Amino acid sequence: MASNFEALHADFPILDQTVNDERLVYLDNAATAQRPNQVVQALVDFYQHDNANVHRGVHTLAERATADYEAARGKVKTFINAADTVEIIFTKGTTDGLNLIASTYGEANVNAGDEIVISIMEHHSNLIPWQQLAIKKHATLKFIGLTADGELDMADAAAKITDHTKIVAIAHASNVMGTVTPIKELAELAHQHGAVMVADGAQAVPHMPVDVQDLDVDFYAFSGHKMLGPTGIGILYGRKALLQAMPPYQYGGEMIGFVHQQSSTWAELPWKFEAGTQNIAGAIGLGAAVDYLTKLGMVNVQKHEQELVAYLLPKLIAMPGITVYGPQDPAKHTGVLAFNLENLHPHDVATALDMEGIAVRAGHHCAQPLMEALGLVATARASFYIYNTQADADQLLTSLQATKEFFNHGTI
Ligand code: C6P
Repeated sequence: MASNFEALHADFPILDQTVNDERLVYLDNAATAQRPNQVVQALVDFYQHDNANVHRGVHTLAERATADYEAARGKVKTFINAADTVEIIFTKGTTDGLNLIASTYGEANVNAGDEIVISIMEHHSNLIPWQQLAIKKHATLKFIGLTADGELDMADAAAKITDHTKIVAIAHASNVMGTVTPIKELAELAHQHGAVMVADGAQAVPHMPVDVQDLDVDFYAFSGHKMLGPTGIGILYGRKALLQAMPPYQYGGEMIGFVHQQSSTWAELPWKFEAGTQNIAGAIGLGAAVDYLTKLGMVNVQKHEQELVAYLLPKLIAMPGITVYGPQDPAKHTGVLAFNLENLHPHDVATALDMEGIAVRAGHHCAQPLMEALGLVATARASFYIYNTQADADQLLTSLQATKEFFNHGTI
């Protein structure tokens, strides 16, 4: 276990508390991560010293706020290795970014008879925008299936992506099973057929190095709040030539070039896609989160989580009466593990774990078609991040055993 990660706890005072008289073990990071002091302080500093609207004023505070906001954009550009800062658009989050693509690129480029290809394990945010676009445009929405091990079935991908496909949109990592998908290979397939590749990076960017140029994606969306940043801020990366050709998403202040009575022109990238007063503090907070993760090193972040999964996953799989969904190979995983205990509803499991101080999520995880494909209604889900330790994994194992025994299903 990378020992320097143990020291991170000091930066996350929220973790230093008891819940139901037990040490808090926060394993709901796929829903939202915690924020370190450094991010909270960046928000406080902005509001206490620099608060002003951006790109509008010539006064000192406005200039400082604008410089900080644009510096945050630059940090994100470096973090995901975009070719140009104008390819980084601030959004409200992954959902907003994916809706932006469907409403602009999708509206302009998808027509009757075309195909949009997604996978059966998509989060609803990377499903419904495409489903509704397909309905509106009389296009076909196709789903790539999974292998028995919960990986994306690449043979099925090769069969489903055709010359009629206009958009391929796939999660870089599943929010339910932690499966990492081969986005680079998918992008190659999509491009061979003249389609664009959209990646939902909500569960990937916080957990592994992501290089949008190397992946060769056309669009890549993610959220700040899952990577130590504030809520209400996210990023849409888009290839410059595509963004330039796309119509705006929303109309209003700041996104215009010139407005006449009967017509308007649009601002340059990226501001064409940032109508109205933006979440300025959120962007600056996200910049601080990027600084924090960059200092840790994303290779180390990924290694830390893989070590935890390598420790926990075989023990979970070996526990009688438990079913773990998704790849059994820790190397194919992020720190997200979905499971069910025999004869117990996952909500009861999550409530029982909460009594032991452990926060997990239970439900369909906004992935109902995946649940249907797995023949399930819901699962429990434990998701790990940089501040989680082997002691947290042990606490989960002990409490799951206690839960089984409490409900009288224990066999150990
Ligand atoms: N998944 C989860 O508990 P927003 O809400 O816009 O920040 O992110 C949406 C989203 C999109 N794609 C994936 C793969 C996601 O995991 C999420 C958010 C959370 O799994 C909340 S439902």
